[in-house]
Amino acid sequence: MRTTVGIIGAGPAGLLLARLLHNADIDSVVLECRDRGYVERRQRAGLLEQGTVDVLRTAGVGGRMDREGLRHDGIELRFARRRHRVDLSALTGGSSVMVYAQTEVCKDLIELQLRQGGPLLFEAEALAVEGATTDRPVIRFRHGGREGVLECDYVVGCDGFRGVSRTAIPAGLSRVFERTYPFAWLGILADVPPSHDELVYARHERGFALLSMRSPAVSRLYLQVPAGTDAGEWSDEAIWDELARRLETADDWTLARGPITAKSVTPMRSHVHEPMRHGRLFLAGDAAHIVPLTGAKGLNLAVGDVVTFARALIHQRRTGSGERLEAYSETCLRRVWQAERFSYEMTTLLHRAPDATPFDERIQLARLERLTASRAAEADLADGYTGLPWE
Ligand code: RFL
Ligand code: PHB
Repeated sequence: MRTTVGIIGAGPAGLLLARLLHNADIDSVVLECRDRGYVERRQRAGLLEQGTVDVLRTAGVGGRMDREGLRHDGIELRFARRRHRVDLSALTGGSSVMVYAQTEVCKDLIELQLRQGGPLLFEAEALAVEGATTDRPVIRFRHGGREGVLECDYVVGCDGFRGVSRTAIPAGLSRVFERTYPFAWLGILADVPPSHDELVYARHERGFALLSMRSPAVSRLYLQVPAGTDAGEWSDEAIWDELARRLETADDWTLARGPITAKSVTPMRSHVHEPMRHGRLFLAGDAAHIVPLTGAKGLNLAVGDVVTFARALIHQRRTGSGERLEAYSETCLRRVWQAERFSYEMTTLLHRAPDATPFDERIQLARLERLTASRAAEADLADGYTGLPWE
């Protein structure tokens, strides 16, 4: 098999890249090790930045998102039982975010790709990327019990944090920057209308809590728990009790409870692999970087990477100049590090560190007070939250 761009992984990064290339008449093949149902049902992110929304629309895959997604113009911060609304649109000159689940983004992209697009092979596992520094890199893969080779002009590793593509970059050329946090998030999906019409980020002495949603009928909520927690340790009742405690306000707001349909724990980590390119191998999305969930940046960063790659390849096709492809890693990393900074700041602003001193706690509260008292501080949060500059 031969193609122009071999894409490993059919998460949001790989699927969107295949779409962008198809729209530019550049052929690609996507190899995904899992089956379609698994990819479509994997519960993950839920919040799209303004730039991501615009890209999906321009790529011709925004129809259902515009009908079913929920546009949010603000978020609420809660601390010391007080509520403070951050008016994202007013602070950013009109930007907003969209609640539309990653599962739905993937379903829309898969449906379109299978109907009109290059090959998208499920249960096709990439085994290795070879020849990254030659002009004919190849992906060795296994599909339907047989091994195959996909010859490419370029390989884009969109295979997530546990993928194989990163390992094709020699250790001597790689640098990893990492931070693990001593806490994780216990996330639930519940069949109950969200108790507030915007997302609520709560800082509490017992730990962070987040009220989010997937639709007008389905709530998504998270609790900070110690790293290593097993979701099975938490009964449904204990989860609701703890959420109610951490989200409690001084007014008459209450948390509506309902049947919990999914429960899982996600570790919190910051991780950046540099560089993001080695010869003709490009890393995109979680394959190159992880952010703690607090800033809701993971999916949006993945989109930024593949847009940067697609634009660079289109530029090369039109002008013959490979300079943008060569600058891919530096271009992406500028935005990645801003997202890492933002996610780190949101995380330390709102979580309770197990070793926090009373001094640390007062500083945390002072940071929150500052956000409610200074329009400049609030505008900085709103800017980072709705989206960082692209290129
Ligand atoms: P993905 O979505 O992980 O997709 C990678 C795809 O590659 C496939 N794959 C391979 N395919 C072929 N051959 C191989 N050898 C392969 N190895 C792996 C995998 O099966 C998969 O389909 O990466 P991508 O596209 O870069 O997208 C990134 C986003 O998924 C991610 O940043 C966010 O979802 C992060 N994230 C969350 N973000 C939020 O804003 N809110 C959340 O609630 C949230 N929850 C999560 C998350 C990430 C999680 N991870 C990384 C495990 C929950 C989890 C559990
Ligand atoms: C989610 O709905 O999954 C979500 C929303 C906002 C975040 C993190 C996760 O900051």
